[in-house]
Amino acid sequence: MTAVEARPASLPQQADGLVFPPGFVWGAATAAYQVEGAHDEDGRTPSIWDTFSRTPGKVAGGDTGDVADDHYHRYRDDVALMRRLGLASYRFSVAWPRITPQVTPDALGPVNAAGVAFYDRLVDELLEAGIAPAATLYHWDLPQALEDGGGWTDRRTAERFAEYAAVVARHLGDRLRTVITLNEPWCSAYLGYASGVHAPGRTEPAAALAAVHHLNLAHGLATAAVREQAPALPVAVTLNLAWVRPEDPADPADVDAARRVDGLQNRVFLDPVLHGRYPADVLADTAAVTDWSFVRDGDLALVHQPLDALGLNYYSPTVVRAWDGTGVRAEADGHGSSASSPWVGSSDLEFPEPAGHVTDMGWPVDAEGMRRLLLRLHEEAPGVPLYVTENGAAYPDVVAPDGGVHDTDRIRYVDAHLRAVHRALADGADVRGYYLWSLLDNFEWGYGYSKRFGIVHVDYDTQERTLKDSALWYADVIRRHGLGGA
Ligand code: IFM
Repeated sequence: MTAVEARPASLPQQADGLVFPPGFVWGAATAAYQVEGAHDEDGRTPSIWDTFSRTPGKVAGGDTGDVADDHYHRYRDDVALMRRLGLASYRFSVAWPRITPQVTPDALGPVNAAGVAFYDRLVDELLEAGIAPAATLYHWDLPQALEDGGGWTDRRTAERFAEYAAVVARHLGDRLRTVITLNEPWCSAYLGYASGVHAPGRTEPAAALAAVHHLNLAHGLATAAVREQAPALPVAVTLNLAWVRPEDPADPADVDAARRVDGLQNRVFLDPVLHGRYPADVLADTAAVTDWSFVRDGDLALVHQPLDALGLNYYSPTVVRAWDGTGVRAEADGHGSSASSPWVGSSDLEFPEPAGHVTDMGWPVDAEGMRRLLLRLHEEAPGVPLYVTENGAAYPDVVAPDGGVHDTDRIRYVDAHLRAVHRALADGADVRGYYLWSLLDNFEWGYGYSKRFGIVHVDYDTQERTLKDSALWYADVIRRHGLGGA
């Protein structure tokens, strides 16, 4: 398979200007269920996303990840593309249902050699190409058998996760650049168990908070398990934090709404991971939903492990206001629409429709949020290296008659966000790298294949890859190790 390349149309000018620090890592990211396909090959068993996507009405167009980008079979060509772009690192995720496909809530089950072998091949291919592999252990594809036993509402899932993490560390730990325990636990907990727009599609607010805690616990237990197997392997976690602002900063109700979103999206993960505690206001806000008795003595110490790095996924800013309960609740929080709110214990919030330019996801664009969040992390986690582990944008790309994909909006988006990273660096944040989401167009969860985030276009009928203008532009940024003047 060869990738199609066309001359970019109008790219922002680059002159020598903004240079990034030596060693700054230029990467791109994907996740297993979104790109691999091969859903039933080499012993893989179903994950919650296989089940969810087969449930009528859950995913746009009835799409599934059965084939996706066929990365499982085409990884060599995809690594060759990465090499051409000059990527220093590739962030992918490991599919748990490939590694221990017979897992049950009470036992991890045998390691599936064929499943491990795929990641062995991928990692070796990357290293051969001079690309550092960064592996996420959990990017949402929970083995279905674990969900059948309660999923993330059950602490045994956290215990099994730590055992699975140890297996991955034992087999791949000598060759990975870094391991990321969880990707965006906010989505796993609240979209999976409260609003139900993600797998497993449950709409039980108390279950979502139990999931929050067991995901935090899973991170802590897995961090310790990885360190035992591969002491030199850096361990990180990736959070999708919100830069949240009240619609009317002078209205105390809006200010309180912003505090509650900050609690449920940011502090309920940051506080236990970085400080070994849950925020008192979140416990109070959710007291009518649960008494948090799933938090056992000693759990917070287990969650609170030293971190080697912290990953931030950032796409768009969040503006919130109080909702008085009348009319239709505005829910432009970018996470799909559901009768059940993901904002557990705080359904009197609403998210006004953004004004101005939005991406194909309906997400507003404001790179300042990324700078603010990087500085916040720098202050809250002093000494912990920071990475942007995802940032990018969906646009309705088409292959033009000249054979190219002229995604100027995406170039503008990434350019603005890289400038924000640079400003954060200048302000003192210790940002070590940037992973663009995504290398390839892929299965965008509840939106199926209808949203394209890739810098490489994928024709889903033929699996042909076409480098978009943004890929050529990003390759140039990498080569220059920076951006032109603003
Ligand atoms: O595609 C997702 C990814 O899996 C997690 N972070 C956000 C991306 C865009 O929605």
